[in-house]
Amino acid sequence: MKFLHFKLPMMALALVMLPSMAFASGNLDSNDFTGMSFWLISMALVASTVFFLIERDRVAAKWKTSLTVSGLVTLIAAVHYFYMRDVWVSTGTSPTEFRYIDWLLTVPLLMVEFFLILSAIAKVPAGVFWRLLIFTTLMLIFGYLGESGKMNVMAGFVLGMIAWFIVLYEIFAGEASKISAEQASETVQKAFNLMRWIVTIGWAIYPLGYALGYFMGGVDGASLNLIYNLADFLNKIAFGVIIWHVAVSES
Ligand SMILES: *C/C=C(C)/C=C/C=C(C)/C=C/C1=C(C)CCCC1(C)C
Repeated sequence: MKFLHFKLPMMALALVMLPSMAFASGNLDSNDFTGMSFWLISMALVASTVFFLIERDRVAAKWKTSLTVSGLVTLIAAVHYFYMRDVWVSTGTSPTEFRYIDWLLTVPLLMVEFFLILSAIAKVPAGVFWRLLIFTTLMLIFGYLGESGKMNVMAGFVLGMIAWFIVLYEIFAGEASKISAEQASETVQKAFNLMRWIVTIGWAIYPLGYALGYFMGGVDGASLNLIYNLADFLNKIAFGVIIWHVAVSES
């Protein structure tokens, strides 16, 4: 019961603090589905954070860090979502800066998760971790330069895509894929597989949104943000749930 003294008050605090970080803005318009999706996903992220952190007590020691990192991903995203929603509701413009700051923090953490899953069952060379980290970061930097107009929007896209393909190569054919295939238990291998399909299919939604938004005739800001929001729901919450599932079944 010792954890109750520390953890429950912290969580109560987090729950109270998160919504209050949103500054006052207009009400949600009944046709603003993008605004509603910002709100819905914020709340789903808060709930997931509490869930992952509480469930941490239920799993074996070697899985605890994974659940902590999942909780941090959803916590960081929840806070950014409150700010993004306010930018959206009060100005109707894309909260590009908050969006990329959120991604810049959470995507590397998701790569840490990948690395932790592998490390839970094998000794993984540090190079794997650094490659995943460096190329996901480059992917985001080029995406931001393109979306914010600091670089040609097509050049940012192409360079970002190259960085993403290098990540895909690493997890499907590179050193990371071999570690999982050779040494992991069946559950961990299944999780690793699911996780890499998330990084392929789930992550593909973002460049698709970018391409739809900026080339191919273009979609409006509302559609682009709705696409990014749904993708975040999948890639942050579903990704965490997969890890939680492995952690619980391997404990
Ligand atoms: C929680 C947030 C996540 C998982 C964000 C992921 C973002 C991407 C996979 C973005 C990818 C992009 C490219 C592959 C090309 C350039 C444009 C980006 C940044 C949208």
